Amino acid sequence: MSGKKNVLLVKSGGEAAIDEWRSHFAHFAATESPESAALDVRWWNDASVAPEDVAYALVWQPDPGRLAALPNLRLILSTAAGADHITSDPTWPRHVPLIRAVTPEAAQRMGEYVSMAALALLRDLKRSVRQQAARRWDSFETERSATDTCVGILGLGTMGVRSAEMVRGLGFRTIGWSRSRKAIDGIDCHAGNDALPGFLAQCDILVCLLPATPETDGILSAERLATLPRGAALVHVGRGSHMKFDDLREALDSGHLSGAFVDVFETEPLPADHPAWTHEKIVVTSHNAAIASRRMRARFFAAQIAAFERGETPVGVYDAVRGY
Ligand code: NDP
Ligand code: OXD
Repeated sequence: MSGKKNVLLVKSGGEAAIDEWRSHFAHFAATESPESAALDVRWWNDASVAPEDVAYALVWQPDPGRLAALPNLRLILSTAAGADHITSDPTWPRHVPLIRAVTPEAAQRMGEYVSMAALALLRDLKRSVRQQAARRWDSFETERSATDTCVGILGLGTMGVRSAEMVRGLGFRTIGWSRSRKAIDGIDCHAGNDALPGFLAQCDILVCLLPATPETDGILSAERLATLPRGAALVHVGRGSHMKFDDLREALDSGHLSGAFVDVFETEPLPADHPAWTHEKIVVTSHNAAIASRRMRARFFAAQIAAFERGETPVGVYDAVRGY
């Protein structure tokens, strides 16, 4: 890193988080990634930063046009695993490498969320919560155990593989689906569009962990939800663009689906009057299924900046052809 073009502009966690980011980046420059040592970590709207001095931008939902206005930008760092919050800006500078957050911590947290949701759906936790609110003692039985329940995971990337391993560890029969075929111990792996109908027909609990791309847009359509076994449940942790909420609501209200955990929506934040909030078969979470700590994201990005400075290829580079 040379000259003065070493500003890392950060839009993640708000201005209040900037001191924490600065201290984590300083720590990892001193301990693990010396090539990132000259970084000058600044808040996104810091008026004292000259656009030509910005070398790196670590962002969540950057204001459209802002990245394109940074003439010496060397890397775009997505603070999330998905990159759609950046690539949805038609002006994003495609010649600048875009790095997605890939941390074992986020994958672990996603695995915890998916495990929690699968067990809660299996044991109808919402019913117990309703009973407690009504002070009603009703020792109901649920039909299945994990061992006779199939969890199917759409997307076998960093998030999907760890989630598959963790639900498999709970005893669920576990299957997965991806674009290219995988071989994962204990997981029955399917690949490609032709395999999707047969895959869905087996899923008692379907988990969506796909990226938002033109190919995955609307992938959880009403027609596809209808091909799940009657009584199946959904854990939607992919992206809002994968599903229309009304299709889920109809599948739940008709009794075809039995329940859902939904972490991502077509509109976020979810409006206060949205029907998902009060639906008795839905658990809503606020797109927080797998947020890695700032410390671990700083460690990951310091390492990728250092690799880039050494002329190596960083981990997590967004591929514009695949769209993820
Ligand atoms: P990866 O890029 O590591 O994995 C993506 C997976 O999806 C790969 O297995 C890929 O297949 C598969 N895939 C992509 N397109 C298709 C397709 N058209 N058909 C079949 N399979 C496809 O991403 P991550 O695991 O890190 O994250 C996945 C997504 O999860 C993110 O993009 C985001 O949408 C969501 N996410 C949500 C979070 C939340 O808090 N709700 C947190 C983190 C992620 P292949 O292996 O063949 O390339
Ligand atoms: C995401 C994330 O991509 O939180 O949703 O990492």
